[in-house]
Amino acid sequence: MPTTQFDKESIKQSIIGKLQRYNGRTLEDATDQQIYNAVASTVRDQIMQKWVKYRETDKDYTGKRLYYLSVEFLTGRSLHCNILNLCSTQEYLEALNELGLDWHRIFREEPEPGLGNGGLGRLAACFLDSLSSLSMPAMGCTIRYEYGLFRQRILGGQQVEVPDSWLDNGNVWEVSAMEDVCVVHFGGHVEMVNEDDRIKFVLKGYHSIEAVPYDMPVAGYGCDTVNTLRTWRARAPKNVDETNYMGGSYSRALQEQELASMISKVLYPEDNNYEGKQLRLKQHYFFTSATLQYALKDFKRRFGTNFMLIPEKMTIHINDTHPGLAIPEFMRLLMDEEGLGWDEASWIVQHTIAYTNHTVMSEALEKWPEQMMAELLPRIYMILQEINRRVCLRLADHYQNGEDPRIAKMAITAYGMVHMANLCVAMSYSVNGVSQLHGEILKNDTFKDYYEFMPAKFTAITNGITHRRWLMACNTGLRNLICDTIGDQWIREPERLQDLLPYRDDAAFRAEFAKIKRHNKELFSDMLMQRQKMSVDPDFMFDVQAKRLHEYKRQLLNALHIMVLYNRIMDDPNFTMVPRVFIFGAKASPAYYLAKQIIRLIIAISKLIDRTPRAKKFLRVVFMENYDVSGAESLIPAADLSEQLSTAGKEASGTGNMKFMMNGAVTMGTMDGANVEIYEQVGQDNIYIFGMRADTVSDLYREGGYAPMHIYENNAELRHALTQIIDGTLFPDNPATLQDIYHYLLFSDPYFVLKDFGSYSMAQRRVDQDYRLQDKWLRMAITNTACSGVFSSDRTIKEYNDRIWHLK
Ligand code: 26Q
Repeated sequence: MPTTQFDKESIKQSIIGKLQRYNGRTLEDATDQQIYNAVASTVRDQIMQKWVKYRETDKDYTGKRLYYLSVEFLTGRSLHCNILNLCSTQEYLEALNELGLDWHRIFREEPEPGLGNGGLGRLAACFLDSLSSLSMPAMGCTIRYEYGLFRQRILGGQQVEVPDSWLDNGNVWEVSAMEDVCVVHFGGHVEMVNEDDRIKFVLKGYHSIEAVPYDMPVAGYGCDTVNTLRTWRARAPKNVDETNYMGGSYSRALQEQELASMISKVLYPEDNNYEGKQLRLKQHYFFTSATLQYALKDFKRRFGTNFMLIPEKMTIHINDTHPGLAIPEFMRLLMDEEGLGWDEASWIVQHTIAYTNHTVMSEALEKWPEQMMAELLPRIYMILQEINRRVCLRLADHYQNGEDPRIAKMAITAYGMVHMANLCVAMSYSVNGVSQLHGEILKNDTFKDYYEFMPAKFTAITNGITHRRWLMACNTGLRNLICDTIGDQWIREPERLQDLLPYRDDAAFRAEFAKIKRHNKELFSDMLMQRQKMSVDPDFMFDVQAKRLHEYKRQLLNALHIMVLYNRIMDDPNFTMVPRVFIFGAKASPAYYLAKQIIRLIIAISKLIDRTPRAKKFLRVVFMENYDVSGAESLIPAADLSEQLSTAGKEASGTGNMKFMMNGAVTMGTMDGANVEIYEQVGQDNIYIFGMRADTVSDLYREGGYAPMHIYENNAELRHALTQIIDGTLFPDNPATLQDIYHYLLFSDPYFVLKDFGSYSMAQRRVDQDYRLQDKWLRMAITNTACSGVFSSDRTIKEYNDRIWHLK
């Protein structure tokens, strides 16, 4: 294992020195927050040193660079992972110990940047860690939201959203890069001017917003690479209109400042759902334009104006369609600012942009009203229309028929809307899905016509997670056990985790594995006590479903099953089961009514059980408040069972499923997304698969759904549980509270909760039986950890590089 350059003594001195210089405090009278700041700045100093060196070598770099554009980067806290990647864990542990400091308590002081909703944002963060650790030159680019995803409180059994002002105490990890401030234009109109016998398009009467970049270092594990995560902040240009001030319009100037800063004010709390808000469109264009201006500036610094070299020297990767305006913006910069013709600009763009799709949910596919686009971004809109005209011409030619119905489905602008996914597919050189199944669905369904038209650009690359954060940092017990057992090569080559397989048969190893799981459950319980004054019994089985709340993820299936268990306990005096605590973590989008009702249901079930002594012996339900990256880091290592219940065909990949697996939880899942590949890795004896397969689901959709009432009539247990939603069992004072859920399930059930219930319930019976055989269960758990190596994002990034980026 690589070793750090920083010894324990200098770390201690440096922490004490910083407290003295910055806070005028000694260690004894400093607050935890001041101590966190001091510790973090010692780590930052080390990273800055590396960063300077890396940038120095980077100046002469003539190879290809990756820009990874994403509207979300859900990084989570940095301190622990930075220490880990600097290979200074041992030294810091000892230093903090000797200073009498509790490492967990200090780490907790770091505010968590919640710059993402869920999977897509967290994936981007894992990718950056792997890119640096594999020494690939890359820059992540996003928006510096002043408010990240809301903090969730539970009040009166319901979700309440509280603003997350994560920057209140400053951010140790960022530095501004004033030399790269640039301007982004909105509104106005386009004029045609004749210049040197060329027609030029010029935007007039626009409104300017300044984009200010802040850089966060991303240090790779045990290497010299320090890439950058660049976040853009919006502000009004200071000196445009001094007459404003002179004419006494000072307050108007302030208002403009206020208005401009709105663009980077808040992250939209939508996950797998699209809302066509103008401010959101502004956000997307704002950070995309700023990023491309910078990328082009950097290209010119490195290679001058030989623009045809661009595809060889950079890749612009867009994380879903949200940064898709990179396409027309790139065209605009090349044509209007650099004087290239349409054909050259279009060729460059089509060889530089790569696009990843993350969802097949139709409500998440991004479309913008043409009217809005035309008013907000007139020149961009013109370019989109021209792209559309040319694409449609090519299609008409291809189909030998200008009236072919496929053309309207594939058009970029149609029926008054701009279709971002069509734009991205038509204009990028690579389109990829995020699991094998998802890749197939993209080709055969979502983008079927495009696939037939341009098959070569379609591919599938299964998601991954960084094993550095999601095993080494969050589960130190397991990390140490693995290192003691098979050495530390797995850290660089995670697929070597396979070497653990023979130890399934080693009783001493199993006992150690069990001890660690038990300890992690205790740690989780402590954390829960500290966060929400609740505890859980570590002797219970931990059955966990943690992910955004969405109909298709089917938290309802889990909730109904818990009600059925409750009834079995209450109705049969001889009933017995392995004691289980069902733990949920889930934020609902604030405007998503049904999702919020489902949270109410889960909490109501939890309360029902808590007031029923007999049920409490076997069952508990815990709703973990404000599930975030730090919460996940504590919850996942404690889990026994991982619930991955999405309707088959709907979850593009899932990444939580991989984190649980890596930490030795067994999956209960449908054949959906990456669950399919987990199944392939561990084999049928080490996973619980249930429910309809994706092809059956899609057949059912084609037939127009099904009649949930039939199932209600034929399954007495399910009928009982459903009735309890509205008969006062849960809400004695107001039985109708959740009647919408009841009606939804009985008369619509678009995600087949009732249809899959029987199969789910059967699989859960097997879990109960198997868990009693602790040796059998431990073997399954160990198998899961041992087979999780392929789900490291290092493997994912290598595949992106081999098939799409070709960085080195
Ligand atoms: C787009 C436009 C306007 C408003 C909102 C949106 C929007 C925002 C977020 C659309 C989608 C998202 C998030 C999608 C997402 O997180 N998808 C998840 O991506 C993961 C990483 O690939 C997959 O593992 C998950 O299966 C997928 O659900």
